[in-house]
Amino acid sequence: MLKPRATPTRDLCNLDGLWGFATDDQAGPDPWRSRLGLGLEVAVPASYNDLFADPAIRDHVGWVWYQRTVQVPRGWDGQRIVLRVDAATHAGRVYVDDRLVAEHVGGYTPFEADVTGLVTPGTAFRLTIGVNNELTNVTIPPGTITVGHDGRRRQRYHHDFFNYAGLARSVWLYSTPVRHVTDITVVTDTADGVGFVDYAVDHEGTADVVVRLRDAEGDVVASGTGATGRLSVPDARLWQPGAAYLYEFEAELVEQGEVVDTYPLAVGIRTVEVRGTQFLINGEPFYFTGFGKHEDSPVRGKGHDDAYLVHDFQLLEWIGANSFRTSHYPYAEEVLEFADRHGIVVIDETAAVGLNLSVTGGLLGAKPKPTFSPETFNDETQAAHAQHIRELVARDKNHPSVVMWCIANEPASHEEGARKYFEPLVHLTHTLDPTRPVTSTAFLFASYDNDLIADLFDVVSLNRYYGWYIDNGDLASAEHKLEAELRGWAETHGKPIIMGEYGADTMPGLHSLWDVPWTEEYQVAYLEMNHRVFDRIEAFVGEHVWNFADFGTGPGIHRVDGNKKGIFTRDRRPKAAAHALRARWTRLGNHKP
Ligand code: BDP
Repeated sequence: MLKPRATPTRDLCNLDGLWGFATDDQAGPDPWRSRLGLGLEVAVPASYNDLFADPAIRDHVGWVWYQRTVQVPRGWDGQRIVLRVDAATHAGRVYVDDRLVAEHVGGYTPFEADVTGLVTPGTAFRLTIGVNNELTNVTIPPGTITVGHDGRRRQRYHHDFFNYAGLARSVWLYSTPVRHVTDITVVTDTADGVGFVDYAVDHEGTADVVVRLRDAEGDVVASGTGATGRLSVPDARLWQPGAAYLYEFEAELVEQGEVVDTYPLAVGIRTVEVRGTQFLINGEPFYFTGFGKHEDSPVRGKGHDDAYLVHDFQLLEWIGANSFRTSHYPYAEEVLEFADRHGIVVIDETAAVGLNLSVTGGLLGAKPKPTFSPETFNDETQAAHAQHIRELVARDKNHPSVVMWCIANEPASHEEGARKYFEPLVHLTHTLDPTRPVTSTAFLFASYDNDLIADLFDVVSLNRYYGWYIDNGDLASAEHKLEAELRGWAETHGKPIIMGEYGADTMPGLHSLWDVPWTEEYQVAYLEMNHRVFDRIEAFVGEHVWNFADFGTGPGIHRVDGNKKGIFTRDRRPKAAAHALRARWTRLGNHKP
């Protein structure tokens, strides 16, 4: 799915700003039929939860309503007019005046409505967007809704971050010509210094397709005609981790010598391959250093923010990180474009977090339910997961920064039913994109001797917390167990292994001479212990610390004002471990120790 852009044939209006807002109980029936009357205003993009001083809004379960007036530009007569919502978490309904024009399920992928004929250039319309935050056993991510003794509905979920919701990314109104480019797919390759760009341009309406590839100076280095083809670039400059180079691919629709539509796409020429126990980018072994992140900041929750975008990437560079994982959902497209431009490598993850019921129980000792069963995660869940993968690959397939798909975080991969659930999804991902490796991060309970799905993946990704959830405060025992487990994985699978998560909660400002968990010294010692072990394992190809920054979670006895495993605080100040990581990662660069 193409990101909306202003081009010589397309116009773009950004609809961000302040919108009217009401929860469904405040708004009454059919709120799209008239003005939301409460006078509440909400910021777009932002999660709505932390904006208000009202717990009934923060913890609301169900629909909320966003509304604004949109002026359609005068000059758009005869054009196709499209409304685009970059994300409505977790489901959205879009109304133009009284009319439903789009419905979408899935909180982190975009959707559109062709509203040509429903709106009139030069006039205004009422745009109402309903957003629903409910998570059930058939949504991705999943959750459960319970009803308390007071009759209030509560959302429970199996993931460790706050269920922020709303319009956390931009909303757009844009125009295209009636005959227009609908999609572009590029796949790149190299041989003997020549770069290849295989392309496919999909379009609506009859027209000839003309394509050009320009280098960063704007000079045309290759061109072609036809909806599919291969462009060859002699002496191609490759997109390299830490040294991004982007060409611009331009697709034009031409009818009788006249350009009817044009769409530009940034293209990085690079290859990705798993060979034996190595992860190769452009044929060179690559060692991932970096983080699992979150889209998370105070007040705006998961709302996309260009200031945090710039600052976070500055911090990645400062600390010497070369990569991150979009844990635990697809991030805003602006993030991937930034990574493309700045040479940061991305593992692109779906929102399938929490497909694991073996962790429930806690103090009450409740018997866990089977994760995969008709009553729990079932065929319908799997269908929603498959649809989410389709939408993710459709959105992100052309980003050179994306080198691997991670289709789930910590599923119950050791439980009966896991293989039946995952095998078709891995196959689907490989079919949609035969060029990128596929992985899924393995949960603690799933080890090399009982995991039922690891062989389906190209790379083994492990989330391990020896020295935190296991052997807390005893790093010597933790080191022993971690090494034994990693050696087991290496011997059983013979695949590249990446540590997808390892981390220790840390209160900034808390210090001790001893190995005391939660202190800044302990976080440093914990990481050093992990690194000693990683450096002894041949098949190791990377380390992603959990987490880049502290982040908001739901309440829990393990959580003090959120998750504190950040190397930076939630407002991005470095803890002591930031300096320790900086020393290691700037020394490593992209190479294995
Ligand atoms: C892992 C999860 C991650 C959590 C982390 C933790 O993948 O989302 O935040 O544990 O407990 O299991 O800090």
